[in-house]
Amino acid sequence: MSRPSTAPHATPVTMPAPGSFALRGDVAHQVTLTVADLREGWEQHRAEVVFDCATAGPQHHTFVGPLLREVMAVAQPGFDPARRKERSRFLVSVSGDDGHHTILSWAEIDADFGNAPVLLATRMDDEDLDTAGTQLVVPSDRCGARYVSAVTGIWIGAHQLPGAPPSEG
Ligand SMILES: Nc1nc2c(c(=O)[nH]1)N[C@H]1C(S)=C(S)[C@@H](COP(=O)(O)O)O[C@H]1N2
Ligand SMILES: [Mo]
Repeated sequence: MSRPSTAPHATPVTMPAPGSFALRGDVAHQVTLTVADLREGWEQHRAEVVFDCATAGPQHHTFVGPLLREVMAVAQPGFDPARRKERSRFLVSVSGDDGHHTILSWAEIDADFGNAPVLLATRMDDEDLDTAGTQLVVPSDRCGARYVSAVTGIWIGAHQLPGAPPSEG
């Protein structure tokens, strides 16, 4: 796949705006989005969830926001959208401003695979998240560890089998 010649791996040194996050990795376009962008640019879904926290017990929340897979499409992940096997090799890492980060597989959220309705929340319960930052919502998880709050970065890339040449679709 062709890439822009302008240093695709360069990380900007500038601090992001509060509540914004970057989409990066194997993408055609690195994109920085705010919670307001998430609210305006995509269909909003609602999820009433319960997740368990090892230290605080069960948590009940209502989240509103767009589907993670629809938001990520704007950055154009580096797979051929028509090739399922190729898509099934991609990983997504989501990080919070405190360094907590977690992994999803692209296949978990892909409509042809797990089809999990994972959201990037614009609102939690009665509060807009514009200042706090978006939160990853994984309604299919029993435990809360992947509900990453104050998201600052989302990375996507293909898993390469150690020692193997890059695979064809
Ligand atoms: N940024 C960030 N998000 C995070 C965590 C964290 O340490 N940092 N902990 C996770 C864990 S373990 C749980 S259980 C939930 C806690 O959600 P609550 O604040 O609604 O209890 O947040 C998740 N999201
Ligand atoms: Mo937790």
